[in-house]
Parts: sequence; C-alpha cells; structure tokens
Amino acid sequence: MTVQTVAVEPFDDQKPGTSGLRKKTRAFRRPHYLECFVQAIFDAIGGASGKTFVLGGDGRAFSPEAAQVILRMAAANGAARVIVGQGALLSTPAASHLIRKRGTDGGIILSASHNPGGEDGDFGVKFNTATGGPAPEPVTERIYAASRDLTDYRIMQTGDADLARLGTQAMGDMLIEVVDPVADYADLMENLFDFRAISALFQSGFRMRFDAMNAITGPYATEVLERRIGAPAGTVIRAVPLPDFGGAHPDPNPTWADTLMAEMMAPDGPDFGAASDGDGDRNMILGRGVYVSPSDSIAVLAANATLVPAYAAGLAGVARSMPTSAALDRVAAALDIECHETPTGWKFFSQLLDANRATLCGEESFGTGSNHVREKDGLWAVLMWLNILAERKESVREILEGHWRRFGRNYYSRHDYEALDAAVAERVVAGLRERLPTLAVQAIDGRTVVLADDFAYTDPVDGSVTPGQGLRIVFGDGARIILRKSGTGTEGATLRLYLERIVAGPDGLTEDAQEALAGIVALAEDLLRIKALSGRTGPDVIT
Ligand code: VG1
Ligand code: CO
Repeated sequence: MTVQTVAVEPFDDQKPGTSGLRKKTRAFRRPHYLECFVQAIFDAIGGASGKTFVLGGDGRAFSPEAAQVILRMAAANGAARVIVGQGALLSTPAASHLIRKRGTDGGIILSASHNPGGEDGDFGVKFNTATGGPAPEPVTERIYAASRDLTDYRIMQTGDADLARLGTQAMGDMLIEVVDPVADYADLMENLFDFRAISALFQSGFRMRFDAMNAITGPYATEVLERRIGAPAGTVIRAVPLPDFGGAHPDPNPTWADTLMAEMMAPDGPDFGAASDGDGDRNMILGRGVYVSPSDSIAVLAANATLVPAYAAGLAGVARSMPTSAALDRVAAALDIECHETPTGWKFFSQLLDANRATLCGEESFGTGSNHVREKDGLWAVLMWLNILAERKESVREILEGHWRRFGRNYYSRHDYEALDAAVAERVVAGLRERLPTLAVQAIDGRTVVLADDFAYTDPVDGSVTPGQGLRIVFGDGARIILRKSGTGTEGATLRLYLERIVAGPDGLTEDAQEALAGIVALAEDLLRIKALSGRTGPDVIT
C-alpha cells in the first residue's frame, strides 16, 4: 500500500455554510473536489497524524464512495483509527455521541441534512470537533483558508474497506472499526428517559405515527420506539434510508411531511405525530389536529423538563437562535435561569453547553436538543415529548393551550423565498439594511420600533463577536420582523423572513397563526418589498 500525493489546483468555493459544505451531488463528484475539502479539514486541524475520527452519514447518494475516499485519505494522512457506522451510516446526533463517548479527535459527517439527495440533489460534508459539536467559526474559517491554499492531497492506493462487516480491519497502519450505528445512541436515550412510563402510555392505547421520511432516523426510531419501548410495529413509517430519500424532500415541516400532516389533522388521527429530517437532527411535533411550532416546542420542553429523569434536577440555562420566537424567554424568566440568544446554527450552542450555561437549546427550524450531545437531536425531542405526555396524561393540544394560558402566546411563522436570483436577494437585504438607522426612530403602522439592527452576537463564554447574523426590527409590544439569507442552500439565494407577534391572553390565544400574523406579514412586505422585487406571488414554504 503506497501513499499517493496528488497535485491539484485549489477550488475557491469550499466555504462551509451554516452547517458544513453543501453542494450539488454532481459538484461533489467532480474529480478531486471531495478530496480537496477533506485535505483542507485535515490541514486546518493540524494534520490527522495519530488521531482518531468518527465517520458516517445519512446514506444519501455518493456517501458510500465518499466514505471510502475519506478512509483512504485518513490512512494516507497518518490517522490512527476511524470509527465508522456500519454501511457508512450515522445520524448527526449519533455521530456527535460517538465522538464524545469514544473521546475521539472529531468526526466527519456525510450529509446535506434537510436538502434533497440523489444524483440531482445535494451532498454535504461537515466536520465536528472533539467536543462532538459542529466546527466553530474559527475552525471553519481555517478550513476555508486551507482549501484555497491547497497544492496537493494525500490518498492511500488500496482497495475498498468492507463497511458491511462489524469489527476492526486494517488499512495500512490505520485501524478501521465498523460499529453498529444505532446501539450506543439507543442506550443513551434509554439512560435519559423513563422508557417504562412511555411503554405504559403505549399499552394504554396511545397511538403515534413517526415519519422518518426515508432518511436516517428510520433505524434509530424503529429500534427505540418499536423494539425498546414497545410501540406497535408500523408506528415508524418510511423507515428505510434511501439514497434519494425516495424522491422525498427530507425536511420535517408541514409542506414536505404533508401525508403525515393530513393523517394527524383527521378527526380520528393518532394522538401524537412526529417527523425527522435527512440526517436525524430535526423534528416536527404534532398532536391530533394540532401543529406545534418549533419555537413553542422548545418552550414547552423547558417548562416541563423536570418531569424527565435526565433533567429532574433542573436546567442550568436555555438558549435559542435569534430568529426563534421569544416564547422560551418567558419560561426562562419564570424558572429564573439564563436565556441566551445566539446566531442561527448549532455551533453557537455548543460552547454554551460545554460551559454549562445552557441545558436545553432550540431553533425555529425544527431543531431542539440538550447537553446530552452537541448537535440538535430529532428523536431526543420526540422522546422528551413522549416522556412529558406520559407524565402529564394530557393531550398535546391540552399541554400547548395550557402553556399559552400561563405564558401568553408568541404567534410565529417563517416565510421562505427559495432559490431567488442572488442579485435580487441581495437587493432586498441591502434595501432593508440601508433603512435600519431611520427605522429605529419611527413608528410604523401604529407600532413603535424599539430596535432595528443587524444582529451581532457576543459569546458570553469567550467574548468573541460574530457580526452580520440577520436584520431585525423589534417593536415595543415584542413583535418582530427578521430577515436573513440562508446558509445551507445550493441554488441561488434563499431569503428567510421570520414573523412574530405576542398575545398575552387570556383571549385570542387559539387563532390560526397565519391569520394572527396577517398584519405583520403585510407590514413586512411594505418594508421589504420581497414580492415586488422578486416577482414572486408569495413564499415557497411557510412554517
Ligand atoms: C438552516 C436553519 C438553521 C439550522 C441549519 C442547519 O440554516 O435555518 O436553523 O441550524 O439549517 O440545520 P439556514 O442558514 O439555511 O437558515 V440542518 O438540520 O440542515 O443541519
Ligand atoms: Co439536519
């Protein structure tokens, strides 16, 4: 076995976004493209020599080939060991857990998460550090810099490793350890939650539907819900990960999980419904006839966390991304714990979790998690809900409405304008940015603006400042309009418009969210003119 050094011209577009490098599968299949990014990762972390890594992903097209390339490159770069999920499979939270449990130097996750997969879809590569969390900004900056300076990469000339066979095999001086992708993660869940209480709930006739969307959570949900907890067979649907997700868009929201939505909205629908995304870190929560907005979900979980064994002692603090509604803030105030507001992307939570400044974290984009790993975790959120439902013996709707009566309701919605012409998107953003200073001293439409800025985050742990994280207009009554550009798309530019309005109650708590927000939506269009400038008649996805 010899190490080959391949001279290359560097690529100039390997800048990781909100969560890793995402490109069209075809772009990743171009000669040397994946190899250059992987070498840039190794170079950016001071080399791979003597190190141990975790490797796996959501099984989308190109994953098997990519895993073999990464193994041959890790061997050529002197890595000591790579722990690989069987079949190169690992959900994002399971990979994070494995990195931590085995004390490795980090891991490489092959996924473009909620982006569609297949030959015409997207592929992605993400590096997580030894904490188990997504590489923080300084590391992704170093990876990008290394990718631009690259002159060559190193790869072992050898055949494929057998990733179907559990156990250890050698590749040159490096060991490849193929592990069951599900077992360690399922054990972790069993330690956090009261599986017996959840089992009893199912035995009492509770009905659930879990839509794995033909993606990675299928094997995890089947093992945990059906085998260990004893939910009826068939509770988990679309449970086998497919390279193209069966043509589905593996994003758990009302638009893309429409079949599940229809089943849950029927009068005789199941008691509880949930869906997860491509790489298993997102979750959508539904009750019979009710959709739980992710911003409400994290608030409800925080308010009820002490009912769950792992959090019985209370929470050190909570955190939410800036565009996530402020429903969580009121729970934190009631619990008298810290509430942090971070930029979008899980990497900003990791530092707070490490410093024990937060125990639970949430994002409006169907991401919820805790200090059990350093990623958001779809199945964990589902189990949190199940454990709380088992303890409270109330329906999802009763819990949600009770929460609003106690804390008030933050009506919330996100409107996405996808794959816009990049110049058009920039015009919308620049237009608003220019007007921010004047907005801050104005009353618009009878509402007083108390803050209009471009969100900059100061990390309370290390004092680092991350500017430019989204334009926000905050009104005196707590209503907000927020605009930011997506950092995970692979086509044109996607604009996300986040809308929020607070109703303290006791009246007006159960309106339809879009109707309750109609005034704010109209105001946003007046200010931003997204429709006028883009020629679109409305958003592509509403969550
Ligand atoms: C989106 C979400 C963000 C999430 C990120 C990664 O980013 O808005 O909240 O952390 O995806 O999630 P953006 O930049 O497109 O808004 V995942 O499940 O796609 O890794
Ligand atoms: Co994801």
